[in-house]
Amino acid sequence: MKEEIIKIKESALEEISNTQDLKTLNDVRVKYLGKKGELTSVLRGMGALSAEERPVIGSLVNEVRAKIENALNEKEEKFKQAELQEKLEKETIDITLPGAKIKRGSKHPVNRVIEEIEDLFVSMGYDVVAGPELETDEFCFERLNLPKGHPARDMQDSFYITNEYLLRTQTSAVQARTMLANEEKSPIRMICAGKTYRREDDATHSHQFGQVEGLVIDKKERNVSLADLKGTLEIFVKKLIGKNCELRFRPSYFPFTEPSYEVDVSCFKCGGKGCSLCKQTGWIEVLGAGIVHPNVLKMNGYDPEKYGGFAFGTGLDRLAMFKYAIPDMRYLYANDIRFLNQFDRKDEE
Ligand code: 2NM
Repeated sequence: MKEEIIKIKESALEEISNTQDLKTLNDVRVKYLGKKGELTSVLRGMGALSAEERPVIGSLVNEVRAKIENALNEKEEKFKQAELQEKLEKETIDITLPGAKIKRGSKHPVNRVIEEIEDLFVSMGYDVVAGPELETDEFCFERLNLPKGHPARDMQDSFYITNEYLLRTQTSAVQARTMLANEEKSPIRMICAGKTYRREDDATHSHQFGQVEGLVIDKKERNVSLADLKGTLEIFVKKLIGKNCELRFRPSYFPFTEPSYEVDVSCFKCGGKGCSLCKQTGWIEVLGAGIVHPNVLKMNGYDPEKYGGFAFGTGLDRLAMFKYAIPDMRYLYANDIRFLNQFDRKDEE
């Protein structure tokens, strides 16, 4: 019996080493180790053996079985490696083929304008600051010198959530927060752009609109003046609207600045001659600005004897409409994909 087992082992190992592919290797596996295989039938015959012989033959069969299995597995691994190698050599990937295009959304025109303004002011050393849209009466009005009785404070004109909390009517609440939070009272150069809310909704007003406001404060001896304000706003308007436009400062009134100005830009459609856009005046109002009111400085922790500066503000929706020649403000908030699709990212690629 021993010889028979050794013979099985030798012929199995030889057949394994002679196989040329996975399929014949598998046939060899079945032939020797399968249910009706040669080694299995030897095991079946073990019942005829004596009690002494049985363990000896049993362990020999196990040893041979392990050897055959090992040889089979090694050979199988070799075939698999060879197959993989062949695949790697045969298959090539053309990495120059264009990939599948991913559909992307587009950036909203108001957000484009915000980014352009932020980039410009960052280049002039300003900080970009954000603040809450849900504001308190204190920061929205009180600390900005908006007196009780001012129309913006009226329940009819703002969205009050409680008696104390409302949706911010202008972003200047953020300037107040910035001044107050600056404990060293170091100079401030900041802008804040974002959403603001008023209780009105018609062809030229939406209840939510975009605003950007800027604030510069420095020590009195550094003489931050109206000339600096005008220079800054000129850079701003020339970058956003066009390099040939001129500015005009008209005296006006805001509670948080004194003196205050409304700032007009020469009409970029007719060049100042007069047309329908500028209503024959040659000028278009784009900004409000002024020298920060001493009360505002005082209420936000800056001594008006020692510090001074300017502030300005403008509506982002109108700027976006000018910049992209959008004829109706309502397009900005209609969420119409046909409108938004026109602002794809070609100019950013
Ligand atoms: C405007 C016009 C004029 C303004 C003032 C301030 C602050 F913080 F100094 F009080 N922030 N923004 C300001 C001044 C805003 O928007 C038309």
